[in-house]
Amino acid sequence: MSAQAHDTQARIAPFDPERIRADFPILATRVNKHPLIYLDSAATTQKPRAVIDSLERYYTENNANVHRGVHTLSQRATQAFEDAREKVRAFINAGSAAEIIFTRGTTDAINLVAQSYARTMLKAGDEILIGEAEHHANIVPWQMLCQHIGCVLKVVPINDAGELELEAVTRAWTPRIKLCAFGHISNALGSINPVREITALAHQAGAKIVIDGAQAVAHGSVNVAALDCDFYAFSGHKLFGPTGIGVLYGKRALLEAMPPYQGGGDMIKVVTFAATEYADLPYKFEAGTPHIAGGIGLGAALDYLDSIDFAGAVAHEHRLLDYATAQAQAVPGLRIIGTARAKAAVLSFTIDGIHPQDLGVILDGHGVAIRTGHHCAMPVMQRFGLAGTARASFAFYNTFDEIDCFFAALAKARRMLA
Ligand code: 7TS
Repeated sequence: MSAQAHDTQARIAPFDPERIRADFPILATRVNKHPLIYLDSAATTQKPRAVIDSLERYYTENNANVHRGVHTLSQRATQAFEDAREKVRAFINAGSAAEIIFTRGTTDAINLVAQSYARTMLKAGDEILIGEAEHHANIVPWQMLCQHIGCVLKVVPINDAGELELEAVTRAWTPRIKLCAFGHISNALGSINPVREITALAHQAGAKIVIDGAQAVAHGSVNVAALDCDFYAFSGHKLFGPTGIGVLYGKRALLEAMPPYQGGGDMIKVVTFAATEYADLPYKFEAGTPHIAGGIGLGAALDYLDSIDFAGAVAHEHRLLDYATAQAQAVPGLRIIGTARAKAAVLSFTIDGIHPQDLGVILDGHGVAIRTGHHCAMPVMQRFGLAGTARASFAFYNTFDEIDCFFAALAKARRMLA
């Protein structure tokens, strides 16, 4: 860390959730006559004032299309959008801003890898390896590709705790595997997967790895250089930024060798009816007008994270999870789904005799927002013999008091429904 960074760190106040909450206007909302208790940050995080203001400022002061205008507003918009790309680069410690592709989100980023990298680099009979607990965004694009080019999707089973064990990945490995794709943190179970070790394994075998970082980026620092992963995908909206913007990090040499994903404006150098010369990275993969405000808003979210004690925030989230887990264990008939040793910010559970959706509706009546259902991870639900779970997920703006209120509302729901 540079002396200047040290100095900045020293000036950041130690993490205080109450002070942090004041930065998130929506947290003061009342829902069904109760203060909102937002326990659905794994679906999407709330936005700090700094992000909301950045969107308003962009549209009131700087709105113009990027990369094409000589006029002042276009230059300002371009500068702000490219500054945001640099902030993303720094946030995940990528080597170059050319390796940061703006996408619509994690789903779009994984589809890009499937349709550009995998579609051209893999052939019939090659295998793709994924985990049993993946989100549909890290299953369906690979299935679609397999149908198209005749490669084969293989799945590593998880254990009863919901852990993806390195030994299981080793056991599932075959010489035909050319690509693997794993979630960094499971959205349905909260398990933190050993992605750095899996990356080393994949590289030893001459394969590439895609990491689905949708759930990881908000819960600890991600360092793509240290992970050495080939691709890393995430969504702005799960990182306190806007919806509709996401990121694909890819190693430069791979991105250079890949054909464009979509064609159109902004991704070209020269177009004639005979042939088109594509733009350099990262624009080759950004056809059409991008989500300019979204990118700028994501940059503002990263500035915000830089301005708080993020390590303290992550430690607070772990304490929240431990606190909630201990209370959950004391609820009769409650079964926690996902009991991995390494876990982050997610408490998925069922209660005997109560449908998760009924529970969700009653909790909503008390102002408590949780998610219920299969969480876009149907295969892992099937693995546990369930149609769905109730899921409380945490961010650093949650408090111990909110968890107490959640369990008080849960007790009322049990009395009503059981
Ligand atoms: N991968 C994981 C691990 C996710 O949790 C999600 C979204 C995605 C991919 C897709 O992200 P998107 O931004 O492209 O939609 N997960 C959830 C969730 O758990 N509840 O709502 C969305």
